Amino acid sequence: MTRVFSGIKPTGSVHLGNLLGALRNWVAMQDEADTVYCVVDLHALTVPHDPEELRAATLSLTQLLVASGLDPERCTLFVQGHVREHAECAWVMECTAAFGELRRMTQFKDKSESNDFVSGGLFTYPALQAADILLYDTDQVPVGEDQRQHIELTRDIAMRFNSRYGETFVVPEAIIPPTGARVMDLQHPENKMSKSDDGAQGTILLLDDPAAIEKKFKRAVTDSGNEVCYDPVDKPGVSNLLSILGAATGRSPEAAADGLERYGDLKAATAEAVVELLRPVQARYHELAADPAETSRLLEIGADKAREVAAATFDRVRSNLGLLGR
Ligand code: ATP
Ligand code: LTN
Repeated sequence: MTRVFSGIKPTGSVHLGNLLGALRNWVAMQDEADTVYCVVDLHALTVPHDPEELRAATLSLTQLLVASGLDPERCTLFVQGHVREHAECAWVMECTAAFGELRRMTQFKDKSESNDFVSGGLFTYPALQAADILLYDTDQVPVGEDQRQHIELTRDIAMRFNSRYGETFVVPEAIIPPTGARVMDLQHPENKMSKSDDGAQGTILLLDDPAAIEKKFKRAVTDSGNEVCYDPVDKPGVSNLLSILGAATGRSPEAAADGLERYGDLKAATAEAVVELLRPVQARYHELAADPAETSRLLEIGADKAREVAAATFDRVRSNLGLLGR
């Protein structure tokens, strides 16, 4: 069976782009593959953080993932910091990656320019990501376009390790959704909807209440003209709303335009569809949030399943590297 692995950072708030571009895909893959999903708390340490906020964010992200449809019975859902092999294997990855390869990573270049304190971990972050993926004999990694370079590096590290020390790792491939799966900011439709964006008015959070959602859609930037039609080049704002409406109601953006005459109608229809899409997710989230002990229990089961696979892979790594057995 195909093994699928992906990770999400417990930083910022989960938004509609995360749900439509990534999480829905993760949920669908549960029925087709052996899926492993990880809340990557160690990756959150690369930039300065508040410990209480990290703890709360890790729990709440886990609850949102389950509320969105990840089923701990059908997938392995765990927190990275619970499985020691991730940090241990990351060191091996750092020693297998070339300094020049890490220096070429564009995410490091972007993030190191916008942060006052640049940690060594921010630089070696892709090596930890490679460890995450390779520890699970992963075939496929569903990620957004921004992660393509990290998966390429993971492949290069796996192939280099295998040729130096013998067959050890499965070489994974990235699964990147088509560009239509990119949800854009409601205020700046030329940028993707993002958690790190200050312009909160353009971002629909999964936990926004119906009134907030309606207000954000009402204020969404549209384009000149008044015809509701899908044309991402000339009508980026309207097209983004049609993509969201289509994705939320299981139709293509073109089909979603049917019967909508005015921009106001499009905004109202999109807001309503998103409110309905999020209603069950929010209800389930609030149930789970009321019982944190249950979330911890689910995470313990996930960690046990993950540890079993990661430990077997890492034993192979140790042995092939020439580290003494214990
Ligand atoms: P940041 O805004 O801080 O870069 P993010 O919102 O991109 O964070 P991540 O944790 O980096 O969130 O990504 C989680 C997943 O959601 C990734 O697979 C990413 O590709 C996907 N994703 C993020 N934003 C969007 C978007 N606007 N449209 C579609 N998919 C998205
Ligand atoms: N770097 C990714 C999060 C991430 C990840 C992973 C994704 C960490 N480890 C392993 C896929 C596989 C991000 O910033 N979205």
